[in-house]
Amino acid sequence: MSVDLFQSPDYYNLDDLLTEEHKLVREATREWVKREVSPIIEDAAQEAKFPNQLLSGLAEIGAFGPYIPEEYGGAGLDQISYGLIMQEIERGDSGIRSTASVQSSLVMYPIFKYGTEEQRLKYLPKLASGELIGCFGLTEPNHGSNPGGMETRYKDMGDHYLLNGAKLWISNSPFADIAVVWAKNEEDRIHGLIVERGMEGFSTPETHHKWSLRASATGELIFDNVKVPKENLLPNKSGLGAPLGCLDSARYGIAWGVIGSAMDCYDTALRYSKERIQFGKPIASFQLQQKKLAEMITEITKAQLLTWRLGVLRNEGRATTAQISMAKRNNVEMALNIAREARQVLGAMGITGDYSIMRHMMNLESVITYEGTHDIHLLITGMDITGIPAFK
Ligand code: TGC
Ligand code: FAD
Repeated sequence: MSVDLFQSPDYYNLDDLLTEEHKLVREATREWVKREVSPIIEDAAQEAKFPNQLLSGLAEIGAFGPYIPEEYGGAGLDQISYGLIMQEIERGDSGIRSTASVQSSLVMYPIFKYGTEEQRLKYLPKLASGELIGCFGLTEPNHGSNPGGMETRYKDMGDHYLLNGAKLWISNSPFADIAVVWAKNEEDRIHGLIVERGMEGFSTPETHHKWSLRASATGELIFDNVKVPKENLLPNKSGLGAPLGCLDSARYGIAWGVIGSAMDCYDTALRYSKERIQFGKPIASFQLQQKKLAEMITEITKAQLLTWRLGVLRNEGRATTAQISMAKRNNVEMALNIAREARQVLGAMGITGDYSIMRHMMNLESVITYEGTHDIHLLITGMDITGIPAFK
């Protein structure tokens, strides 16, 4: 196991833009990642096992519901603190950040935003403490980028709803206690339902043989005549805008998170390039390696600025869906390019598990696809600037 020597790059003194609280939250998360994630994450990824011993620590550092009000068990932090937590966790591993993203933005957020007060009090404190873990079911076998076409349906049976259908590619599904599931009613209107493990006809088979996000558990949600109590429907918003509203929050977290992966790859490549001697000199002395490193820090700095500004807009309630799409798309591509370049700086060592780079690179292949693919986010920007949707 290699020692975590990470040093965070801050080329434009962006720390000057952060409050003391932001810095404290970031340091606490960074320390936790160094202590708890770095020592075990490589083995977890190699073994394709979600390290569930991290769940209580994630809850303790406030990663479950960072911006959910304290009265419901959340940390009551602002959007920049939320982003910094995601950045530091993803510096450790995208799969661990995925678990925190799903719990916070795709499970706690819809219950907080679209649920009743009884639902908030019943679920949110337990989700914040990690006593309950949730997952989010939107994607289906036949409907990924186009969730509006979903086939999962529920019927009003008088004293309960009857749910039928299937969801695929669901993070945390194999071990989640509850699922926020999006389904159509008899009027073709989409609603969220809280489905609990143990309900008859509900199963969650795991998806195996992934080359990406190996330290995250992914699976299906299968509903075979599941009787869902009526009080489990999220009543306060319906239509496709309900799940898409949750995605805004999760995509924002990803835009910050992947800066963490990029920083880790850059930091590793910089250190290695100064230590690795070829032709009698450190490889950092060669112009071609300097070009790679200089471009990495330039792109990280641009992404940090973009994301900080987006955080300010989110705090003011002014960030648009299209602005979030731009940041998610830009930053994931930036991180993936940096991972690929950093891998080359390490030569053959770059393909080993002794360094985190290849793991980040493989993880980012999922991150560029989930929460809206790279193409879909480009089309969201295109629609925003032209006024013309080009999806169909
Ligand atoms: P469209 O007609 O554009 O919109 C339908 C309705 O939704 C409203 N809306 C939004 N509302 C709130 N927030 C948003 N971000 C919204 N975007 C759209 C819209 O105003 C409309 O409302 P109304 O009242 O007129 O009905 O919908 P469309 O069917 O044309 O699709 C548009 C498109 C392609 C952009 C959308 O479907 C999309 O974003 N597709 C990508 C799907 C996606 O991102 N799936 C993610 C699944 S979850 C996941 O990946 C979790 S990974 C977690 C992890 O491990 O970290
Ligand atoms: P498709 O929609 O089939 O797209 C295939 C290709 O076609 C893509 O390149 C896409 O960009 C392109 N394409 C599609 N439509 C258009 C168009 N109109 N114009 C141009 N190009 C287009 N989903 C959940 O609901 N919950 C989760 O927790 C979750 N976790 C995930 C975890 C992992 C590890 C992964 C890999 C996925 C996860 N997803 C989850 C699913 C994810 O959101 C979908 O994979 C994603 O939305 C894309 O859907 P798809 O894979 O069906 O691709």
